Amino acid sequence: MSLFSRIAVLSTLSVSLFIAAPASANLIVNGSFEDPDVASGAWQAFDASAVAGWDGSRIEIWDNFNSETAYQGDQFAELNSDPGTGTAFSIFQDIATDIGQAYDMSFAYQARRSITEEFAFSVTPDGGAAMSWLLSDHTTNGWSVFSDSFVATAINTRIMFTSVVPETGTVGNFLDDVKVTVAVPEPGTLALFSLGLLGLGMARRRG
Ligand SMILES: [Ca+2]
Ligand SMILES: [Ca+2]
Ligand SMILES: [Ca+2]
Repeated sequence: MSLFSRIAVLSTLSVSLFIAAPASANLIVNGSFEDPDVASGAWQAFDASAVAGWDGSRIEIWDNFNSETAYQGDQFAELNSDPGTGTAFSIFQDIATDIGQAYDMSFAYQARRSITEEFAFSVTPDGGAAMSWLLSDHTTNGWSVFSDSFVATAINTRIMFTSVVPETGTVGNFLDDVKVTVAVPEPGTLALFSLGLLGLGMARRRG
């Protein structure tokens, strides 16, 4: 194997490792709503200041209450908190993002009591327009998983859930396992990138 071939193979390996290593870190703090701890069989509504990571007027967390079990871990949130505020309920988190970087996002959701329950999920770059999704396909007998991606256009991005139906009642939608991660390039993209580097090494060898 020539020196240039070795350099090309080493470059390919190091690029693959560099891309793969940080990809799984969740940028959402407490996305599984395990903090603060609620006793099993109970629910509790907290001021946002008592809930790590999250903001909003009030945040309601359940642990195996009413035979409802978490999608991940022991606990999950109910979007419509208690007591009612007379306005729509929102919970959100602001995360640091790199402009131009693609991010994958996902969360588990379930309607509590009625198939008419729905909520909005939005991603809003600081100073920019919101991207919004309406989650209105609910079933009450199990968790569904939403996943999509976005490209950041600001150094701060707000991830938010807002009650829609019912907007102000205290019965609403369950949420768990909220994740935002740096998007992993498709295997095909990586392979092409690697081939390109190999090609570069071969071209240099010929020259
Ligand atoms: Ca959880
Ligand atoms: Ca608990
Ligand atoms: Ca509630």
